Amino acid sequence: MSNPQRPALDCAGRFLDLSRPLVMGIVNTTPDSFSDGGALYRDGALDLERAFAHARTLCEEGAAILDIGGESTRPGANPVSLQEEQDRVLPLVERVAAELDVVISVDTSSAAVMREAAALGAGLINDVRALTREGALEAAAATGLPVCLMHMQGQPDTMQAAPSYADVVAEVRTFLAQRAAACAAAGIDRRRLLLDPGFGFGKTVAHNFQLLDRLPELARDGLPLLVGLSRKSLIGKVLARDDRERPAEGRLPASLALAVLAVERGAAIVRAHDVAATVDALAMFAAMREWGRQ
Ligand code: 9MG
Repeated sequence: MSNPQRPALDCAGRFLDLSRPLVMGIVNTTPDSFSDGGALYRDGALDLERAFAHARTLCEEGAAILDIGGESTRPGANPVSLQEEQDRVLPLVERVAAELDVVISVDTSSAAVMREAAALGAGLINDVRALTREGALEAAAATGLPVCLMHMQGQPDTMQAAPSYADVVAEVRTFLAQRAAACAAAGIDRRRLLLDPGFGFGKTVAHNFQLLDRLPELARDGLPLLVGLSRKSLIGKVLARDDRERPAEGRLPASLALAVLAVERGAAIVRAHDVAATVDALAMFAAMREWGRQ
């Protein structure tokens, strides 16, 4: 469902054309992410050269956005201190802004990191806590950057213990509408907002698939949708054998299937680990839209 009406999103002077589906490449600077944690570390420390090389590869593979984050939000992850998050994220934001032609998204819930990353060249804020932390609304407003507001039930350490909803789609939609209203009250222009249902964040497999199937109900609110399904544990669970979840390295084909299903249901941006493959998969969708209706 590409949307030719949708205006380009101004990300600090770089423009995202949302009339066709875009890929946001994941650059995870944490040592303990569920899928690729520690890949950018050498001798126990984050290796800036390795992180930058990974970022450059994702750009070459066709990522329109790089999402740089320093907090692991997998269930049960250790909390990160502000200093650790700054040390992981800010040098990489600075280097990417200086050397690569790409929109930098900073994946953070911290007001300080938002402000500092924006000053170093970030073009978008991706907050899995939808600007609910102290000072985050004001900080995001002050940057003037677009913001992705994500839904999460609970907090990362306990969110998968017992997710519960009467109607997951209605509740996610209401929450995102409330956060969009809070943003408007804080002076963030609605045209700068993206919404994300938060697949895997306080949701069972059934909740995730209800959200995916009914994504058009969220798209109807008029704001562009960003989705993250890449390598997530819902895939591991659906493809489990002998009670063992499919490991993260065996989840690529299913991640691509989910990316296409999401875009077909209205997603504008897909957050992905495997950028080259996701770009190819979405190119097939775009080709069908372009040539299928002649
Ligand atoms: C940081 N992060 C991890 N998963 C995510 C998802 O599904 N969406 C967004 N916006 N950010 C995510």
